[in-house]
Amino acid sequence: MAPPMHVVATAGHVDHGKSTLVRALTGMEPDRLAEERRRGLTIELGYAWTTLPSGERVAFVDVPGHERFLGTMLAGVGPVPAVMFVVAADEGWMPQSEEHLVALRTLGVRHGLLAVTRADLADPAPALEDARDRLVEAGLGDVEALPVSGRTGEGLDGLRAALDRLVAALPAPDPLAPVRLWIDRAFSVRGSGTVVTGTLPAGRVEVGDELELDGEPVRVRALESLKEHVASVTGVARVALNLRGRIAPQRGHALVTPGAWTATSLVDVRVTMAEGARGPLPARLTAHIGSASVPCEVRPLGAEAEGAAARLRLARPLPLHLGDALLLRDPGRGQGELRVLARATVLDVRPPELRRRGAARERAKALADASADAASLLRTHLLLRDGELAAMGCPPEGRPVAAGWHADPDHWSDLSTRLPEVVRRYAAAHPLEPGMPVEVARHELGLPDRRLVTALVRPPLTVADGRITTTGRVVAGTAALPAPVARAVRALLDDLAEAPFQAPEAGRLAALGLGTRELAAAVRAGALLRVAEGVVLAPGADARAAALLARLPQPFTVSQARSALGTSRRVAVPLLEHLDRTGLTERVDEVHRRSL
Ligand SMILES: Nc1nc2c(ncn2[C@@H]2O[C@H](COP(=O)(O)OP(=O)(O)O)[C@@H](O)[C@H]2O)c(=O)[nH]1
Ligand SMILES: [Mg+2]
Repeated sequence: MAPPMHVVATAGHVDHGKSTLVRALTGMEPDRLAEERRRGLTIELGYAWTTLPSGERVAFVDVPGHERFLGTMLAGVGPVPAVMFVVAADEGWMPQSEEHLVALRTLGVRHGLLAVTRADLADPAPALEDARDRLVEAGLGDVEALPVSGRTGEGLDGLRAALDRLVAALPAPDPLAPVRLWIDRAFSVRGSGTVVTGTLPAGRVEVGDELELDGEPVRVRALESLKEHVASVTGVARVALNLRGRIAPQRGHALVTPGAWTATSLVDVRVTMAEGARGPLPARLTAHIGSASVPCEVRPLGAEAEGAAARLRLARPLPLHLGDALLLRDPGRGQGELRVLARATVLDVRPPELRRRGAARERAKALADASADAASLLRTHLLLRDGELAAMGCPPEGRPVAAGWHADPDHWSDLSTRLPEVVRRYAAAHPLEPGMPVEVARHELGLPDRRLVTALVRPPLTVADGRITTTGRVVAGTAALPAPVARAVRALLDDLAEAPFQAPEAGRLAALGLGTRELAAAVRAGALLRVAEGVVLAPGADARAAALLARLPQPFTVSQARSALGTSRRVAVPLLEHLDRTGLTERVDEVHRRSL
């Protein structure tokens, strides 16, 4: 396995000494292109690395400072957790210093230090103080600020020590995280095929791994980190992957763990305007994430006040998770104008269609309260599989409601009240059938999986032979009760199995320790049916009674019902009233009822 390392990107105005400083720290040439060396200008991303005094290794991604190459700068900084911000002592804060800082802030980069270079040319103190204040204000923390000279080497030891402190304070990325490697370079090597490089932010890649590129499977044939062959590497790391597969990789595409990301070109986001930028956003922008830059259309969903929710249509699908931040840039703006406009935080990677009038406003309201988590997703999608949640970047919270399915709690309780109604209606319409087929119930409730239906079946419902009925012996309901109560209820149910309509007397209830509270809990759990105060029967006893009464000559009296059910008036009267209420019988006159 490759030894651990850190990755730091440079940032700052053109010609402030970023590349010179990287060269001085590493002894390596970050400006690789002949044109770059001839013009003394960074055009492409540069890579160089060194070992710090502590023994920690750090790789630099050196970015261009020229305003024409902002896209390249963002591709370099995008996947990197920390930044070495460079300001020249003799020039101080400049337009691209500002633009880079706005970009870092918008991307949410939280760690960095400030190097005030060219300190041999001017007093570094004024530039240092000014720049440090700006960096602190931009959320880069309590940044260390150091005057240095790439020319004389002054201050470099102090800078190395400060880099050590910076990398020591970086949060350790999760080695088990799914892989998303944004490609920043891709080329072919004669004899070994395609090679891509990038910054692996987290997770682990091994030789032999199968990853995906735009949905196509690719195999990792060989792996290098900092020019050394390794068998595996864990983020953060600079990596070069030799790939096998029918692919043509490019900068801005990503290699991902199969199934762990949602490839999407439509996302709902919360827009946060960049420092100094004003809304409303133009309808066409460029979205940046990782090394990708993709044209996108912006559709605001509600009034600005409602959390500035918007829907982005990307020109090509990107592998995204909830919580990802896209930087929105206006590619059309001219010199001196702010081009970094906003941060778009992803809140849904599979947003619902907005067809009805007013749907967009409603969606904006929902998004205003949403966070990038499973609970918010379920409020919109109602039911999602484990795998879908994982691919959206939201580990499920709480237990699944059925094999691998998670449900919005309100939706689930709504379904569990609807199912008994649906079953009752079916039974009424099909009196000769032994119950409602599970598949029909699935269809009625609009559920995607039959296992969801069976998970909704609770006493007094039962399921047998693929059908749901309201009759039948019930024991499952007691599972939800405290053990002593469950035992007592089971004893009652045993009594009732012998004589289903002889509700237990007060003495029997007291002997079993079933007071008002215990009985109420058992009724709530569906383990008992409450007919009236102090009168309880087994779940389903009402349907059974109705079936028996239906065989009587119609209409019938209380006393005929009482003897048909083999019980006393104490039970028969409230039970008949209960049947009236539930629509199984109805009163004909003062003394007669009939079955329905
Ligand atoms: N005197 C002096 N010149 C420097 C220093 N650092 C960079 N330079 C010069 O400033 C120019 C721009 O440097 P470069 O590293 O290419 O800047 P970058 O665009 O930020 O990468 C080059 O001519 C460097 O030789 C320094 O510390 N002292
Ligand atoms: Mg440079």
